[in-house]
Amino acid sequence: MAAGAAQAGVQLLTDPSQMTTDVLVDFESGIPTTGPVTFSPAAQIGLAGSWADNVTPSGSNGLTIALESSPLVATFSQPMQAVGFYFGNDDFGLAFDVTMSAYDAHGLVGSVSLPVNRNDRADQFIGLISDTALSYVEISYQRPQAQSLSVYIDDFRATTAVPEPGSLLLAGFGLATLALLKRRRA
Ligand SMILES: [Ca+2]
Ligand SMILES: [Ca+2]
Repeated sequence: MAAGAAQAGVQLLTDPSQMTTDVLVDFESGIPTTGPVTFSPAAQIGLAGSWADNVTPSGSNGLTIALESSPLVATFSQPMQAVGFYFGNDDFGLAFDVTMSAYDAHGLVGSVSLPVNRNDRADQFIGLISDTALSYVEISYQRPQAQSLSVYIDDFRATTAVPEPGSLLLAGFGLATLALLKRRRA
């Protein structure tokens, strides 16, 4: 895939200000095992000082996953519309892309990719907005270009999906009916 390209169904984001942050995981108190977002069991906390030249968007902790266990999977307990994170450990002068693939209940919705800036620091953001509500995303570094570099991310954020217009309409109808019933009773 061409660098910076997005496949149909999703739109590439390059700054956290392009999405609403309903959920933010900064890994400062460890890896969440419950809640709206959980990660591959093989993922581990990585110190920014060891993995990202001490530059990370929050505190001193990020999340890493070893090559043999990649891609890193982030699973949602409730549907998400947008997802993003910072990534690093992009050193040794290696030129490669980071890719995030998004899945809904029916399968792959689309993927976004960005070329890394090759400075080791977790100083680049990649995100996506989806046409459909997402169940999980997969995060990977391009192989063999990235050689054995582990994926390193921090400040994983997500936007909760809003209900379909149809169900909103139904909810609205239900409220109107309730109001009518209350009025009749009065
Ligand atoms: Ca952090
Ligand atoms: Ca970097």
